[in-house]
Amino acid sequence: MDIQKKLEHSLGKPVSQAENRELYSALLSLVQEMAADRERLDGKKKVYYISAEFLIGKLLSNNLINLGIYGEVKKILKDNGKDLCQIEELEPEPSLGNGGLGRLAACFLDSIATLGLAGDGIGLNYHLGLFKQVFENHLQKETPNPWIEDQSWLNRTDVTYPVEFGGLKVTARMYDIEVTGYHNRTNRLHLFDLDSVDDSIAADGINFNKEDIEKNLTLFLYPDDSDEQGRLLRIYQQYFMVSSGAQLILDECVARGCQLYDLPDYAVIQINDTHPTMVIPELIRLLTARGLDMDTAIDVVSRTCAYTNHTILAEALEKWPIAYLKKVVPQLVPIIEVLDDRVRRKFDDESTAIIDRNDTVHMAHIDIHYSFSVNGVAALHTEILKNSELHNFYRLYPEKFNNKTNGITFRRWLLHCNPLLTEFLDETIGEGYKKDASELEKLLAYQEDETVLEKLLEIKQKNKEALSTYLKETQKLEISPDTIFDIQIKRLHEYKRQQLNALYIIDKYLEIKAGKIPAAPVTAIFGAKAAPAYVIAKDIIHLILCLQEIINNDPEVSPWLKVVMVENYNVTMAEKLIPACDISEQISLASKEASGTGNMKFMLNGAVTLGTEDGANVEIHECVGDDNIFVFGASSDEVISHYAKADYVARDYYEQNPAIKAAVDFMTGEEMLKIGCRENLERLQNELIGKDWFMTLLDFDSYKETKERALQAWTDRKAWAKKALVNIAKAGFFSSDRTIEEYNRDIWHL
Ligand code: 26Q
Repeated sequence: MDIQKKLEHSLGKPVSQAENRELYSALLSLVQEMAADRERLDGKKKVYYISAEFLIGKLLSNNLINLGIYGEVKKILKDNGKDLCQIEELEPEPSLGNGGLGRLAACFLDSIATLGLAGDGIGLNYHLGLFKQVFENHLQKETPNPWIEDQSWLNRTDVTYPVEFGGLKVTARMYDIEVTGYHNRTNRLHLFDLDSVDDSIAADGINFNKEDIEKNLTLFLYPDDSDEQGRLLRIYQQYFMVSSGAQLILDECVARGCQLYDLPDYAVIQINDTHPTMVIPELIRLLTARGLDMDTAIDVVSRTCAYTNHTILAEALEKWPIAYLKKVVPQLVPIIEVLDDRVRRKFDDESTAIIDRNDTVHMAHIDIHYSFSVNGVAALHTEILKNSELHNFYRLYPEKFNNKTNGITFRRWLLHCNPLLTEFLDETIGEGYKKDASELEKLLAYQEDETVLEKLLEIKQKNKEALSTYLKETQKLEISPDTIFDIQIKRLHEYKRQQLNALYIIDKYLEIKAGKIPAAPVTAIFGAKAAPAYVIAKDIIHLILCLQEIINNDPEVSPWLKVVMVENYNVTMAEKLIPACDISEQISLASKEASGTGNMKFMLNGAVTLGTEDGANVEIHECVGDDNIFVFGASSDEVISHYAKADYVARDYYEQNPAIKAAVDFMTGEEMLKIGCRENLERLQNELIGKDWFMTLLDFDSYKETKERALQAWTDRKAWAKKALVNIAKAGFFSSDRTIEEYNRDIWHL
């Protein structure tokens, strides 16, 4: 097939004479057509990955890569004086997720198709996605983030389903996005929506009347810490998603020959955290309505559903007052009562009940009792679930619990985001690693090869230059590629401890002011959105933005230390930051980060981790060995014991450690208050001294000492290049292809 001819046919003119926008549109059509042509036959059994979030990011380049025409298209454009990168800039990013869990779902869809498995995603078509972040007066402001244009990746289908809730009867419509596998089949992401939704009601911000369900149901995605008034709307969204999804699944399975009682032979439903949990009672309701008796329906559904847990934070586990469910989904309440009744009859243990004594429904408990598989997302996380957080459930069902360490798709997080490294790997170890990530280990043979090490440093330098140019052009941020790029990008959350990094920066600033010059100049880069109602998280952003202003404008300090917080951190920004990183900050309080996936992306791109023994950092440590990672901080056992004994007192650390005291005091010192807001800074300071639930001060000394070692190590360029090489070589385990193979081997059996 002649791609140039096809493009010119759809453009109606030569490529050289087309505008970038026209080219974007022609490429989008070309990809849609080619994707639709690929094999998508379903066998007997199929996996349905159901999730409230799919953080897919921009799709054009990724689809070109997966369809095997990226290089060719790039060349055609170049030969005609066009630049694919500039065309990519025109594509709006669909921000249909908050962070890790949503991005994981997107990586999984890519790997499912790449492995040639039949598996579709089921979710919601949020019109606005996650809010767009802007900074004003050193504070985060949220603005709407529309992404759907006249021509987009969404294909409107004729598939519709009736959904009844809260006294309303609506019609769900299915939209599809093609999910191309790498040189393999195409699957689909099904996103449900309502024709009556009215974008204009959110025109002036993300505050709108949350009562008018028919107009606002799929308008926007809930941030992970939300206000009270939105709760009901969230239940409406969840039910709308699962009811449409369940009807689709049953229709498809019946079309493939399913008799309903044998549903587990035709479908496996992977429930991504508790957000889609109502799919369990909804399927039971639909199956009984179609003639199965209650016992059979419960049994069939329990053998069809599998649940993934992504958090051990108690506050993130969804619990709904039964009164809410009675209002929105009264048809599910009697079923949930039956489910609870059976559990109570079988087990005399209040802690595993579904409806507790306060008439609150514990969604995770429904999942655990009525799924056949319960998995955590990293080895440590799964152990913590089994031994503490979900221990009472583990005692009941040891056979259900299993671990599936997260992974990332190398198509997006290497091939697309780091073409220089990809090309170099191709030349050095061949292209086999693209289909079998473990082949990256071939790189280990070059650990002592000066040219290879030099080349890795050169690639990193070029990526740092590209990032510097990009940040200057798009955000007016000035950074020097000749400094150490130390990067922390992830949702803003106290347990992830951006505040620990900020305290270190204050400490460093004070040291430089006192004449102590660091081993090498450092640029501390942050990117993070805070949930709009998460007050302390927003205070931490305020702190970082104030530090940015003070430090970068201080002529004594800025040659050695700079702070930048990029605005509106999203997938597209991550793709530019990660290849340019030297030090990857993974500093959550041990036991709190279920897995992390950014840690894997950085490693794959040759950054060295500075991290606690938390989540998948533990496995990264095992893979690369002590010499190629910088580990610090209290262990998860120590942390869990502090919580159990309630013996951590932040104030003691503040009072007894002069460096901590100076850094914490600085937060509300004269310099800060000149530009910052007293209320925010004092609140944050009081939180740190008076509570510090995530034990920032506990790990301060250890963090500082280890970070100094990492900065020093960076100055030995050859030794550092070797660390980078080992990180890349050992990243194969963290390919989501490996993760999905394990899901299929142990859970799905497709
Ligand atoms: C809950 C209730 C109401 C509104 C929103 C929510 C909500 C929304 C999103 C709760 C949680 C989330 C997202 C959680 C998440 O992203 N967890 C991350 O999942 C990753 C993939 O497994 C892990 O790598 C991370 O460690 C984990 O934090």
